[in-house]
Amino acid sequence: MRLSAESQALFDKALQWIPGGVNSPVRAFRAVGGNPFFAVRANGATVRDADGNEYVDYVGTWGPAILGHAPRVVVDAVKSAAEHGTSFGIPNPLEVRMAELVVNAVPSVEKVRMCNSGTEATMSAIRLARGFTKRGKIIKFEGCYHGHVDSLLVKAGSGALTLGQPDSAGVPLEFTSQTIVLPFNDVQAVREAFAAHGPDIAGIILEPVPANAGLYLPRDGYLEFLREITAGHESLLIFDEVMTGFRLGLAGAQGRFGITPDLSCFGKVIGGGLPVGAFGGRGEIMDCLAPDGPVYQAGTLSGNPLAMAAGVAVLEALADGSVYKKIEALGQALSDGLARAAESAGVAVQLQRIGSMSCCYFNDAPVHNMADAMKSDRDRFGNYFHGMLEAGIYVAPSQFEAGFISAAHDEATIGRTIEAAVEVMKAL
Ligand code: HOZ
Repeated sequence: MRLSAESQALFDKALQWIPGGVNSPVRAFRAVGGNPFFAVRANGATVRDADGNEYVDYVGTWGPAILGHAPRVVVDAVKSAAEHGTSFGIPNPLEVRMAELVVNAVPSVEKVRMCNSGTEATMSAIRLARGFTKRGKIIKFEGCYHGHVDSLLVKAGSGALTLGQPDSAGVPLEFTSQTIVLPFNDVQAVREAFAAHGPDIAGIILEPVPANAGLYLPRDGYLEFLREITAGHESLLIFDEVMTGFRLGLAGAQGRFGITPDLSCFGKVIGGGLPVGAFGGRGEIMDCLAPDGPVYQAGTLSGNPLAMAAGVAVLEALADGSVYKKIEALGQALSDGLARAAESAGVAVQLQRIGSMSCCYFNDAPVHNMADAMKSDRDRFGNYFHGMLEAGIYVAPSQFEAGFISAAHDEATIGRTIEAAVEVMKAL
């Protein structure tokens, strides 16, 4: 048994002063039982807790740490930016460099605006889509999570699904009355929604690879279909690439699947571990934003020099594509190894993966949407989670989150993970 006295003491104090002891619900371990550990240091592929335990980390601060934790280039960039000031609230050169990197990497993005979180990015993209089209309704999909935007907290994934609150209290029905919620990967459902409400639909927002109810992939042709039907109705296609952006490749999921959305949302990787979000797309749409246009959007800390410095350092490090090759190969090796571990233990799993993102569901049928994901044996997942943690491997404390591999992982860490999984699966 790993020592957790310090973490426990911190959690006891946290419970007095922080709701649920955490600043974001999914961290609380409620879905898997037990209490969270408190991190004091994260370096490369590992994270160390307050009791000195070290874990191979597959959460990667929920996606941003694509180069691993505290990579030299990011630490140096942040230190040097801080020497010049931590916030200006005045345009700064790093914002321009960041915009240039994003626009050059993602062909659908002609202009981009920085904000402070993925939630802000999706909230602003929705407002912009409504302002541009002068329509009210938005289609979203079950299990897709777009941050905690009021109108999108309907059948949402991530912590909301983990805690059984996919529809949050505190969101008046009026706020979601313009949200049409449909099952993912269901062409007919989208056709029917457009047949019934076409002229009122401002757009469709989706995670092109939903990764907040575990991880499932779009069926062949599904994204193309969404592109076509939105274009045919002069609605916008909005890709929430907060998780997949610069993670599945420089051009994200849209580059991987060859789709051109009208608007895209970013976060996580582009902030290099600092708080950041961004949304961008076609110039004529982006020009509807204030101060050029009538759609208001703002932020005191938007384009913050520390966040820009960190993000620019990461995007520059990713530019030659070698990191993607490495983490893709490691992702494949991990999935193959976990599949072998499950098979030899006689445990039914669905290993879903794209690039360096993956999820292990404990069920015996492929997962294509939230309803399929819900069939996973979550008690079994909880036992798997704790077994792995005990063996020094940290996977997300929820069945409904994706795992991430970074450039700091290597064959040895993957090998160690598979060895642990062999034992843990046997004991399930
Ligand atoms: N946005 C993250 C989920 N995919 C959750 C992060 C957190 O709750 O800490």
